[in-house]
Amino acid sequence: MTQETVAPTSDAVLDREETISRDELEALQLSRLQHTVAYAYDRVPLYKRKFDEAGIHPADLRELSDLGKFPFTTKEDLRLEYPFGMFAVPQHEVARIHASSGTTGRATVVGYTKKDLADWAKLVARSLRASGVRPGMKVHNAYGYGLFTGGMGAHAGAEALGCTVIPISGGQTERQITLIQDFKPDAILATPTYLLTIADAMMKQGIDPASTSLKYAVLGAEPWTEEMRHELEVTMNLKACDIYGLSEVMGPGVAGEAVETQDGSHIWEDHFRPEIIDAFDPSVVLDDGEHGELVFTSLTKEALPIIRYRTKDLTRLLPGTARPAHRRMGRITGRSDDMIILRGVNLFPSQIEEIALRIPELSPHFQLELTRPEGHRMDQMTVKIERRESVTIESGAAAAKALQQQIKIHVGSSCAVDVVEPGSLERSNGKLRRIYDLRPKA
Ligand code: DLL
Repeated sequence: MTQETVAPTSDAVLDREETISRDELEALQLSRLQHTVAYAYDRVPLYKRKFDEAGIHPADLRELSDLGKFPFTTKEDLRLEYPFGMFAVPQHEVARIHASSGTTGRATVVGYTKKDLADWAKLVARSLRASGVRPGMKVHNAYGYGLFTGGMGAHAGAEALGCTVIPISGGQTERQITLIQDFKPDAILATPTYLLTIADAMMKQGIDPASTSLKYAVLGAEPWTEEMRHELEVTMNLKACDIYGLSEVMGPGVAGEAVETQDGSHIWEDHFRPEIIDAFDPSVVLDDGEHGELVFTSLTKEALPIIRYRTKDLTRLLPGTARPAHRRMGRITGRSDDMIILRGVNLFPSQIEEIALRIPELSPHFQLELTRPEGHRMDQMTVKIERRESVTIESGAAAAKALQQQIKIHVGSSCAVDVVEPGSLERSNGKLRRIYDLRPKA
């Protein structure tokens, strides 16, 4: 696709698709969607089988709402078709492969044609530009390189935008700090918890994290809260924006946040059609504004077209603002498979982050431990959280009480809080693990 451009609305030149009307966008979506479902049906046996079983045919897709009649695709489908069964092009047309680590079961494998890679780079570039990054800026890319889509996806996007990319990858935090000081990057790309690790390590070295050259951070790959944004923006003296994506749908850049509004990521709807479904009754497609599970259908992908992929990410769709035709997604509360059920109450780690960061004595470093003490029928959750460096043990203990009370009030469940020494909990190297499930296996 040729990349048409229009006059800048601010100091940036936007893609034409960023500025089109909603009507024009929906007409584009419909024609691309009709093509994609037919393409998937003709080329991927799993889709043919699923559509036939559901008694639906690509020709039945006459308007956008007809998409709801098509069957879902899940991670399990990709696992069953491991490694290349979902690819819609012959292997020699696949230019690159990525895969998710697959903590449970087989990895899920995804592929890209040359055009897919070009579209991906364009959408990451679009996301970075929305978040304040400009051609000519130096970009420190701390997303992990390798099979994970974060490193190479962000890299290609920053290059496509015309930036100078520093491909440091994740880890080796001391070295990251040296390079930030020596190369003086304008922007950093990382997971929010890894940026926190970097800031923390700077403070340990006596470097003020607010004194670096960094002006923009583009953060994603894990849930984070407005409170965490505030923490990082103040500590590092920069503007932090969200970037969202998942490997099955593309990688980073499915959606990106505008720095002038900082009100949630705009989904790039010229390439992806989002839906929100009721996670408990998937047959129900919810209206914009209602909370549920995010589902995506790709509109332009060649190697791995994906129809109604259930992300397990819980959020809602909101009207577009900085890019009016493209709807925004609310912050992701969590993943349905990360939900803790504590004494009948549903709970996500992001809720604890939100509450804890409003208590000045507490740091953003915390873990949730789930146990079932012997002889008890009920699960127990312990929040292990570091007090801030400047806080005494006594004030930490008072803060623990406050956190316990606030969780009871806002979440509705009792838990234990253990305020621990600064620096004692494991630091993030990328996607941070928050939940430690120590309950006896059933
Ligand atoms: O994490 C892609 C990515 C890389 C996105 C770098 C942004 C930046 P996966 O490893 O397949 O891909 O994991 C996808 O991570 O379903 C969400 O649960 C979570 N996730 C990704 N971005 C965000 C975000 C990459 N901005 C899974 N906010 C998704 C909250 C996010 N969760």
